[in-house]
Amino acid sequence: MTETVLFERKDNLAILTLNRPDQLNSIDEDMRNRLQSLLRELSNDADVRVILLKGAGERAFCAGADIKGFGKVDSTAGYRNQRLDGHWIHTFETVRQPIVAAIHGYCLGGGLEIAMACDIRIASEDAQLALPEVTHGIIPGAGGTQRLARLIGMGPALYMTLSAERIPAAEAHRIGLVSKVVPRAELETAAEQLATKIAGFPPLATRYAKEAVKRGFEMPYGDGMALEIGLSTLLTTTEDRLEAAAAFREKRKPVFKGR
Ligand code: DAK
Repeated sequence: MTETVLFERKDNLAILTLNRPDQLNSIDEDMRNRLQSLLRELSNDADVRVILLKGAGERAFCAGADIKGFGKVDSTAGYRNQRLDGHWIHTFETVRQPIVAAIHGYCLGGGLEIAMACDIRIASEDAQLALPEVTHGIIPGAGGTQRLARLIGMGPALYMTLSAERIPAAEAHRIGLVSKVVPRAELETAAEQLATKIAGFPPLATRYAKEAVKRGFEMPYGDGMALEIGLSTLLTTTEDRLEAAAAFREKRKPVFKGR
């Protein structure tokens, strides 16, 4: 059976590819389980410094949840399990390493929810992003209503969530939903170059930077500042900080060890 998520290692970079191209990489149960277990494994792997997520095929990053599986009225049992743990897509946010999403073609519903749970989004010019859940009689339920408003502000988030309209990459860039737009042919290289660049930085610094920004954003200002000073002080005790300074003085390339 074809793997629903492909996994590849390139030095300190882990590359995950959503792989149901003939179904526009929509998320079935197998893809969800495999993604979740890969992310948990990678988060605990000290040699992995950055994760890159992309979609297979020419047409989509991910067209959302597998609508073909929406065949029955759900019970509340799932809710009982998710109430404390949160939705499985939350796993992207709890992964220690930065995650870069390379978005091409359709990025819809649960696909956009996954992309929003990643840390950096790069899109190609052909990308179209939307939250069409209301057209299916549901709402974005994997954190999408909360993350979108935090990323682009309440007004634009309400517009996208209620209108279900697809927005092109250039508009997504204008409102801050993606950080960069590149021609389609350059997407993989651009995303990989960025991920590789970040993987070359001291890994504890990039992990703590992610934590400070993401966790701090959910906190009152003073608590966020306390989180920042704690993480910042911890980093002053690392060997990598001394190595960065020594390499600068000696005009050579640093070698970081993640400690
Ligand atoms: N699910 C299953 N199959 C999909 C799919 C999807 N989301 N999107 C596309 N496909 C399949 C098509 O059925 C078709 O398969 P075959 O018929 O060939 O077997 C194949 O991919 C190619 O798609 P089309 O033939 O439809 O291609 P078109 O160019 O004509 O149209 C399209 C492309 C992207 C406009 C269209 O496929 C489309 O509208 N797809 C649905 C997009 C969508 O609405 N996505 C959002 C799904 S809702 C929850 C948390 C989260 C969620 C739900 C609950 N809880 C906590 C409870 C998330 C919800 C969603 O993501």
